[in-house]
Order: sequence, then structure tokens, then C-alpha cells
Amino acid sequence: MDKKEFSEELNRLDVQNKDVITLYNEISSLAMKCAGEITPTAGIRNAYYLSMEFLIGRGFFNNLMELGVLDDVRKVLAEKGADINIFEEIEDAALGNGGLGRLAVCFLDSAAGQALPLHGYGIRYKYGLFKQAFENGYQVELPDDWQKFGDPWSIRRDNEKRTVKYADMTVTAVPYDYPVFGKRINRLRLFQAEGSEEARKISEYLYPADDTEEGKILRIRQEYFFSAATVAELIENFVEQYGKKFDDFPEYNVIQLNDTHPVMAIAEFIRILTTEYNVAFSDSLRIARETFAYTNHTVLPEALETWNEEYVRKILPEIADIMIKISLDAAREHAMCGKEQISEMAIYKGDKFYMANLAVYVAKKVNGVAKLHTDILKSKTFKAANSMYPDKFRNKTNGITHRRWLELCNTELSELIDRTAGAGWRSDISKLGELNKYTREIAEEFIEIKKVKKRQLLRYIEQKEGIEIPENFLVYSQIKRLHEYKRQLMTAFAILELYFGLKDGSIKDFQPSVFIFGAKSAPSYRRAKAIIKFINEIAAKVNSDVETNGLLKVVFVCNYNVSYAEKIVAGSDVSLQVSTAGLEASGTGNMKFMMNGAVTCGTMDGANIEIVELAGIENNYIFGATVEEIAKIKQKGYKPGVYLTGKNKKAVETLIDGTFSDDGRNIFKELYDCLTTYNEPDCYFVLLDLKSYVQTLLKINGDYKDKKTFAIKQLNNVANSAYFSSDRTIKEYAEDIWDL
Ligand code: 26W
Repeated sequence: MDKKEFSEELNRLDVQNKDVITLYNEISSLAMKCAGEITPTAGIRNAYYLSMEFLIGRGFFNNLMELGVLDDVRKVLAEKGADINIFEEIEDAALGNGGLGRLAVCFLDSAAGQALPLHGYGIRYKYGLFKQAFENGYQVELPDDWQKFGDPWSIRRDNEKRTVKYADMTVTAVPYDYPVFGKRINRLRLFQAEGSEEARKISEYLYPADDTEEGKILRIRQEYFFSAATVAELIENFVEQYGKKFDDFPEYNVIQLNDTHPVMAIAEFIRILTTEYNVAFSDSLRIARETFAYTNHTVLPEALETWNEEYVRKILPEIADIMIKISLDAAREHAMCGKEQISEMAIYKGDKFYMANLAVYVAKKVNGVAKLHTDILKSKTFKAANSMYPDKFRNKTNGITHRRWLELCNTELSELIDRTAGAGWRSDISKLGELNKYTREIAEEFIEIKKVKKRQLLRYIEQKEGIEIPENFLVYSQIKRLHEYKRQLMTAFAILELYFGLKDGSIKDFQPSVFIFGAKSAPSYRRAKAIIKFINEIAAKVNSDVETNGLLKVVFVCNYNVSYAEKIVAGSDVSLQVSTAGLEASGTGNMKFMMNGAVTCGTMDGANIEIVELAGIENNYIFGATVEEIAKIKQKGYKPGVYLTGKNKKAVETLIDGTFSDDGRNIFKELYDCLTTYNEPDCYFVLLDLKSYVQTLLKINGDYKDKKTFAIKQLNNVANSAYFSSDRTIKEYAEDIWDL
């Protein structure tokens, strides 16, 4: 069906007395008819993106926009007396935790948008990322039954299901295909596990609690489940189309591993070639080394996956054997290196599999996700491998799709750009740079637009959270997963210092400001949950203090998700990106804020460095210790107590001085202790950077008085954000890694 037919059908649609879910399914199913057959393109090389997570968010508006029918639908519904915003009720498909999963979806969108054949493979979880609720300020997790709204954007392919075998069970992998609309239609294929009760568990929950043996085994099952189904399908398709000359397999297939979660695809690839097609192990490994590529998304030790041989052998003995054989092959290749280099690159040692080392050894290209991150990979995390394989390591700085993160979520700013620099940027994002010539003259218009987006955001917050924020407030936002290295706790202390300064009169002439937090903590991450509670306590106190709540408010939005993010990035003035330098691989929220005209208040970490490089340091607010400074302090020995003085001390001691209550759970005392008395106290350098953070927030507050100058700073961020479109990122992958 084409757009015209769709519009005709749409006009015939009866809207009266139909509930939102019925309408949602009818309109989506109609639009799906425009998708046609969604399959990889035969006869050319296709790239395949394997990921445990695809954080789709809400497909409805995005897909209708990509199909070019969103305005049609809005108009037709209005004529029939319905408001398209009723579909805001439809839950997001949150099949991911955060950055890595959302990036995967942006990549698929940008590949389709540029007519590049990139297809996603993953798991169709029955329950996505939990729904967050707050009970007395504490996070509680509720199951996210996203399918209760139906799933009209997918097609179940019963005729393509296949079997995945473990030592102790057999599972049926049933593919569900989601079209990825753009200049060409790509495909996201998510497998659902079916069969016995045990088998169905494999695709029930995203990231099982991995702090138990059972949880770890389930995670290994999940990783193998979709990796094996994918590899089997790609090999089968190859043989069907090109026969059994597997040397040609890399000609037609390149497989990108999104972090180490799908790395067992390598072993499975070799297993199938050696056992089903009698290809020699050495040839199978050689072919694998021309087929796979690997993206690393983190340097945190706790996130670099290792698996006990015992767990793998228990359910996948052949995979364990193959990974050991690959390790032996690597040991031979590394034989001339020094002892510690061999150990650093070891794939299998001490009865453990080091999945990142396996990926680095086999992948023809390995990339980090921002310049600083890739430098750290080459100089530290994979130092030995980098010197052994100098051509292997590349940087591919992340990006975000400007279609969702500017065109869809900020139509007002998008239209201002059209009026100023022409509409060419929508299909060729590099044209956004044109805006630089006009930032001064359109500053007033931009101020009006920011007001509109802020009003929309604050109204939405009032409706969802019941907190009323006046529109003249300066909006600072920190939205990301809750993790100690992202330092939401440091923002909490900074807010307390502002609050105390307003109370004792030492802070004068303060622009009314609101701090918006959005974050979910992993269910098992106790300290992150304590930080959530602490922030909620601060919000309750600050918002109810009549002496100051006309100047300072705090909102922790509940159940932060992609759809909430779309509103927050558009309505905020300041983007808080304050991770400990060297720990945030890239960040992607920082790019979304930049594209929507928020200045970055941040540390020299991840992509913040590249944002500031492109938008100009004078248009952003950088503070805090750099990677080098932290390394020096670590060498000398860091004494956080030194920084526990004056206003810092007063703010931090609210954890233990009874200002706030944790209902006797002692979780605030534990936070205080981990900053001050544990061995390696304050290992994320919160106290070190707190003072300069507060100073920077006050500088921003002061600068905001001159609305026009501030708006020009914000506009300069918009005008220089083209680089951070995932269109640019995908083009770099396509040229430098996938050779599409
Ligand atoms: C221990 C905390 C943790 C858990 C999981 C850190 C990292 C992970 C994932 C395995 C990796 C991940 O999600 N990393 C994030 O990937 C984004 C997309 O590249 C980056 O923008 C974020 O900086 C990075 O943390």
C-alpha cells in the first residue's frame, strides 16, 4: 500500500466510541501495510547488528513520521474529533536498559534513513525494563507489560522459526519482524523463545538479576539464544543464495557485535561451519575474523563480561570447547609477546572466559564510542592487543537520530531551522551548520521556542508528578541510568549547597531554577537506590520550604523512559553531564540536549569533550578534574576528607545529621561511609569536584540573566550538533568497518 491508499483508508476509519488501544492497533496495522516485504537485500553485502537490547521507545509517532503520514493522521483524527496525543498513553517498548540499547535503535533508523542495508537481531522480551514507581521516595519495580497494548508493528514469522539447542534443553526461536522505515526499509528481527516453561523463560525478562548463579546461567542462555538463531539463519541464507563457498561469506555479511553480549555468535559460527559443513577449524576461524566486528561500550571492570567455564560447559559444552580452541589459537599468535601481555589478552584463563578478549581477537575491527574512550581502550584496556594489531582499533563516536531527537520531539525548533537555513538538513544533516550564520538574528525567536517547549515539559510534569514549576524557571536536567560513576549524588549535594546558600542569604540575585532528575536503578544496585531516595528526600524538603521554593525546586520524574526523554531534552536549558572523567564511554543524552539547544554543564568525559570542541567552550560550562588530574591524584593518594569543609561538609553531612530520614535503613549512613571512611573512599571523586560544580552552577545562573546572550550560546550548540547525528556515525561505520 502506498501513502495515497493509506490516506484513503484512514479517512474511512470510524473513530467514534473506540478506545485508544483499538485505535492505536487499527492505525498502526494500516500503516504496516505500507511496509511491504521487509527482508535483507539479496545479492549485496548486508550488515547485521546483534544486540541484547533495542530500546525502541514508542514506535507509533516515529514510524508514522518516517512513513510521511504523521501530519495526515493528526489532521484526519482532528477532523473526526480525536486528538493524536491520546496515543501518549501507549507504553514504550523498553527492550533495553539505557545507552547501549537506545544507540542500537538510532543506528537502525540512520541506516534506513541513508538507504544502507543494516538489520538488527535481538530478543523479544515479554517484559521490558521494569516500570519504576516511588513508594515513600524509594524505587520499586513493577513488571513492564508492554504487549498489553498489542504489538501491531511486528509480524510473527511462524514459517521461519528454528531450534536452538542447549545440553539440557531445546528451545524454539520464533522471529518477529519490525520494519525500520526510511529511504529503504530495513528489518529488526527479534526472537521469542517458545517451548517448555523453562524455554519460555529465556525471553521473558530483560537482564535477569545476575547476582545469583541461576541468574548468570539464564543470562548466558539469553546471549546464546539470539546469537545462535541469528548465525544459523545467516549461514542458511548464504548457502541458499551462494552455495557452500564459505570464503565468500564475508563478501555478503558483516556482523557487528554490540558489546560482548552476542560474542558467542563467533563460537556458534565456527561450530556450524565445522560440524555441519565440515569446514576446517582454522578456515572457520579465519572466515570469522573477516566477518565479525565489535563495539566496546564500557571500561568499567564490573561491566566487562567474564563467564565461568563451569556455567558455560553446563549448558553449552561445544561452545566452551570452541572458545578454548580459539584461546589456544590466540596464545600461539601471541607467543612472542611478554608474559603479562599474553595474560592481558588471554581469552580463557583461570577457568574463566574473557568475552571482550575473545571479541578483540576475532573482530576485524574494534571500536570505542567516543575519542577519549577509544584512546583509553588503546592505551589501557586493550593496550597489548592494540600494539599487536595496530590497525584493528577505530573510534566511532556515537550519534543519535535527529529524526526522533529533533524533528519529532521539537517540531517548533525544526521549523525555525527550516525558515533560517533551509530544510535540507532533514535529509543531509551536515547542512545544519548553516545555522551558525544566523544565531544572533534568530536568538529572540529561539527564546520563544524554548519557552514553548519548557511550558509543554512543565505542564507534562505537573500532570504526571503533581509538581507545579513556574515557566520562568531555569531548567537543569540530569537524565540517565542511576550509577555512582554518573554522580547524581554530586548533583544532590550541589543542590543542597544552593539551598543552604539561599537560606542563609549568602546566595543573592538567584535566577529561579529547577533541577529535573530522571533515572532508574538496576533492581539489585542498593547504593543507587539509596541515592534515589536521598534525592527524593531533598526534593520534598526543598519544594516545601516556602522561604526558598519560589527560587529553587527539585523534581525526580517517575518511570523515566524514551518518551519522557523526548520532552525533557526539548524543554531544558542546561544538560548535566557530570561523570567522573574517564568513566563515561560516551553518553548520548548529552547529544540530544545539545541538538535541542541546551548548554552542557559537564566534565571533560566521553563525548562531552567533542561537544565542547565543536560548539565552543565559550558556549558551554566545563568543570572538574580531568582524566590526567585524577590519575595524578590517585598516584599521590586521594584524601576526600580534605574537601569536606565549609559548605561541602554541611551538604554531605545531611546524610548523617538527621536532616533526612531513611526510615532507619541506614542507607544514607552507608553512602556517607563510602565517601569518607571505606578503603578507597569516594572512588568517583564526588568531593573533589563538588566545589567547582557549585561554582559552575552559579555562573550559569548568573549568565542566564542576560537571556539573549544565553540563547546565543544555546543556539551555537544546535548549529554545531550535526556531527552527533547517528547519520554521521553510520556513514563512518559503513565506510570504515562494514564497507557497504
Ligand atoms: C556497571 C554499569 C554498566 C552496566 C552496563 C556500564 C555499562 C553497561 C553496558 C554493558 C554498556 C553500556 O550501556 N554502556 C553505555 O553505552 C552507551 C552507548 O555507547 C554510552 O553512551 C555510555 O557512555 C555507556 O555507559
